[in-house]
Amino acid sequence: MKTAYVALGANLDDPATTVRAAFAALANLPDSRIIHCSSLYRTAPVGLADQPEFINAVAELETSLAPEALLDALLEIEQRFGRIRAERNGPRTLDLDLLLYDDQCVDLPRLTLPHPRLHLRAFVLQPLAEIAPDLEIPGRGTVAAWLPAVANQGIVKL
Ligand code: PH2
Ligand code: MG
Ligand code: MG
Repeated sequence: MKTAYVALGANLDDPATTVRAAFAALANLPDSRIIHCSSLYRTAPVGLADQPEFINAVAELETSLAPEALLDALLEIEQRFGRIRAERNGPRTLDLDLLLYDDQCVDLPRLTLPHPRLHLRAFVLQPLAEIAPDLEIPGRGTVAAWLPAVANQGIVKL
């Protein structure tokens, strides 16, 4: 079994309800189980500022799915939640991003691991630090070590 971390984000409809339902969907993934779920966080939009606040969270999974099979399963859950891919960084009913998969480094057109921006975003780092502060981001050091770098980003634990 491998350990994978998934970021959850939503900012349309009822995002907190969506993120909680998405935890349940992750729990039902084949050949996988949830080890930890973070709290939910209300976060200021990063990138495209003119959109509703997000609800974000992170889940730790134990899985025997390979990275690309796990990615496909995450995209399938997004579809089930009515995800429409419109504007880049724009509003979404549900976004599921694969952050880390053991200590693997992957560089494929559709999947980069570790997620290339995870260490720069409070909406990922803070929930990740809640469940795995000592986790090593391959090539970058621990999650906790990056927290001060994002301390100025608006984020509130629900
Ligand atoms: N996701 C983005 C772009 N900006 N901002 C917040 N606060 N939370 C997100 O999940 C988010 C974002 C692209 O996926
Ligand atoms: Mg994303
Ligand atoms: Mg995504």
